[in-house]
Amino acid sequence: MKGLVIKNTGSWVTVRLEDGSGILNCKMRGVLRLKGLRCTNPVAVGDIVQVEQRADDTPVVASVEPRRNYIIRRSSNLSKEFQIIAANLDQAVLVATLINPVTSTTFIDRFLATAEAYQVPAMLAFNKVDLLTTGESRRQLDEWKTMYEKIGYPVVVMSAQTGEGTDDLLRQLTGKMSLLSGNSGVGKSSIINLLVPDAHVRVGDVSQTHHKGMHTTTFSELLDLPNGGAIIDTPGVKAFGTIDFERAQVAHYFPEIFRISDDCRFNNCTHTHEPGCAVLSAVERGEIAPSRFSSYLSILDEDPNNKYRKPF
Ligand SMILES: Nc1nc2c(ncn2[C@@H]2O[C@H](COP(=O)(O)OP(=O)(O)O)[C@@H](O)[C@H]2O)c(=O)[nH]1
Ligand SMILES: [Mg+2]
Ligand SMILES: [Zn+2]
Repeated sequence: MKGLVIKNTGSWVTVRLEDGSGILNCKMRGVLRLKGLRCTNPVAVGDIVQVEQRADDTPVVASVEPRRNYIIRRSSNLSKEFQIIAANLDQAVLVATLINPVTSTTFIDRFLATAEAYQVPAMLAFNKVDLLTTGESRRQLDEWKTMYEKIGYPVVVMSAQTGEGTDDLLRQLTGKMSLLSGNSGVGKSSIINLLVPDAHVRVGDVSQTHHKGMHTTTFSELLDLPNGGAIIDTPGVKAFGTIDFERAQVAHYFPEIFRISDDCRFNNCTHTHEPGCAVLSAVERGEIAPSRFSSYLSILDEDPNNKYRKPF
């Protein structure tokens, strides 16, 4: 029997059978390993699995179908073990806010770059726009919206409080499997409660921040949308930001930088100082946003094994 994993508690895997005959709570068979990575959960929400059940026996997940994509995180900051957050995603949605809390462009860009690295299409939902009452803050919102749309990322402007823009978000989510991500307090739970009937997710729960460095046993859960598609909720988990970027790859994950880097004089250009660098010229002309370029540089600077080095 084939089915979709809709929940994984660690001890039980909940599988919705493809033939519509129901939902089974399954155990895992043996230990599966993921491509040489030590992995604490061999199946994740979004996985398509084969389930076997002998008469009167507990059903077991016997195998996992190849994944289209998946997102992993380290089980803890120091750990070499990984946890798969979700598999087979159609998109990753970052919920961001300009105030209460402030989401920085560095954080947004890191999320977008990580999604590119995982080959998961990404989009942004700017929530709490009801709090943007000054002309200045509205201008900033417009500026960010234009900037990200120009690169190619869909942007929704919304308020889970007033309901503004929630239809736009629902339109972007319907029929797709979406991972919802974002800093604590940006309104993820509020959005889920709005869009998913009977979700009843706790709003304003900040206790997760106390567990940052600890091994966490919270797992993702798939929540069905009324007109098709689903949101994957990842309680207590910062799904993104744990990837180790390779210095030479970083530019690939900034689409507008990558596009223009074709015109750089050197094909190993790092776009930091080289003569004939098309990216630096584009930044100077204002065609690449300064905030995007500085996010690119900040990720480059993170790699301790690849100190700034002249290519000639
Ligand atoms: N003003 C305003 N407050 C919001 C909005 N969305 C959520 N909140 C509030 O922000 C706080 C955190 O929301 P929550 O959904 O728990 O955020 P989460 O941590 O991302 O799940 C709660 O007090 C919500 O009522 C919004 O659009 N506008
Ligand atoms: Mg929440
Ligand atoms: Zn360059």
